Amino acid sequence: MKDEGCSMGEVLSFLSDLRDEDLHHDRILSSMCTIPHPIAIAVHEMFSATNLGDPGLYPGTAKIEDLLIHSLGELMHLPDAGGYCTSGGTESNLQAIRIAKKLKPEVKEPNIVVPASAHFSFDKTCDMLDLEMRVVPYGTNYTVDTEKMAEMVDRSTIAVVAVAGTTEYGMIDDVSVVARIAEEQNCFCHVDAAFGGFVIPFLENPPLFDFAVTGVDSLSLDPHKLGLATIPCGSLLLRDPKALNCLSVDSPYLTMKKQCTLVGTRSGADVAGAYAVMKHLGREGFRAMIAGCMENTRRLVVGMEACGYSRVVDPIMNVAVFTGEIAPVGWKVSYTRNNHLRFVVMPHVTCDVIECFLADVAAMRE
Ligand code: 0PR
Repeated sequence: MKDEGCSMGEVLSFLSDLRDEDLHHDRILSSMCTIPHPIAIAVHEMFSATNLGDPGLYPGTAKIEDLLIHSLGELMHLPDAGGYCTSGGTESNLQAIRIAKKLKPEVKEPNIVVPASAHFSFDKTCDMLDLEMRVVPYGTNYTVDTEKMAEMVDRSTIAVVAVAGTTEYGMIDDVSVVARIAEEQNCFCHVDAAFGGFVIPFLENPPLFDFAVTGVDSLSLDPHKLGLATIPCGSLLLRDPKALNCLSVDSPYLTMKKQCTLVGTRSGADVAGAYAVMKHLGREGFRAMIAGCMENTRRLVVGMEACGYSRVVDPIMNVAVFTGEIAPVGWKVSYTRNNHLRFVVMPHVTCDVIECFLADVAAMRE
């Protein structure tokens, strides 16, 4: 920092030049985040000075967090679910497993059993909580092999995890079977729906994956992915609202004397924005958005196959994965751990973007 400051104009122009170096969304085919809804952006600014870490000072904003958790609970078939707004799927997954660990203090060398598809946030979680991570191999269609999972749990298992909307292949584990395994082992069942939570409810004939499944104890669900919220906005939802209390620490000088969240200071800006989007779009708005993403996903699959690529799975969600590694220059695609070419067809990946991409693929192969 210099002794003397610059004018606002100078600073903004400096920053805007750097912002111009960022990739444009219409070239990004690999992201699970998208351009926030305009109402989320407007509300974000309105709430930029709020701090949910000291909710007694911001009772109105704290009410909005409760409303958001209630709306998310409703979407997950449990309007009375407990929970709070996190910084994203990583924090939600970590906090869920912390709860699972606290519930079984008698286990000396605890482990968790996760699908091969599990997001790397579980590696971080196990490192921080000193847990063994048992990874269940894929079964059919890149979903978890539940028979193997049942064999891999034991008396030291504190939690099993299912993924509803896998990061790499967009697949949905058989949550009912995973929840039954947890019940039989008398351990916690966490569903990572960080990505799928805003997609699956709006598909035609969605599978059961949420609190409608008996035995599911907690869910991660991120408004900053397909909830069109500003970053960072995730959520941890709990079947038993009291379950969060086991994480509480004393926060004597704050307006709330106990705190269960991982971070202390938490912005209300993204939370209010996420709630605004849900209230504004309603289920119909989300259904239309997801229908559009699915239509574009199908168009991408047809177009890629016409160019000689083969789909690895039939997309259930807005993720399409192909064999064949090469993509045209200028586009940001991604690759799975098995080196499959992966696309996430978010709302910013419009039909025009897809046609433009497919034209480049065709030209590249000529
Ligand atoms: N669970 C699942 C199923 C996820 O897909 C992700 C993130 C997480 C948990 C962790 O969420 P946070 O990153 O919010 O903590 N999935 C993407 C990933 O890591 C996130 C992402 C978003 C990646 C935008 C790239 C990108 O440009 O691959």
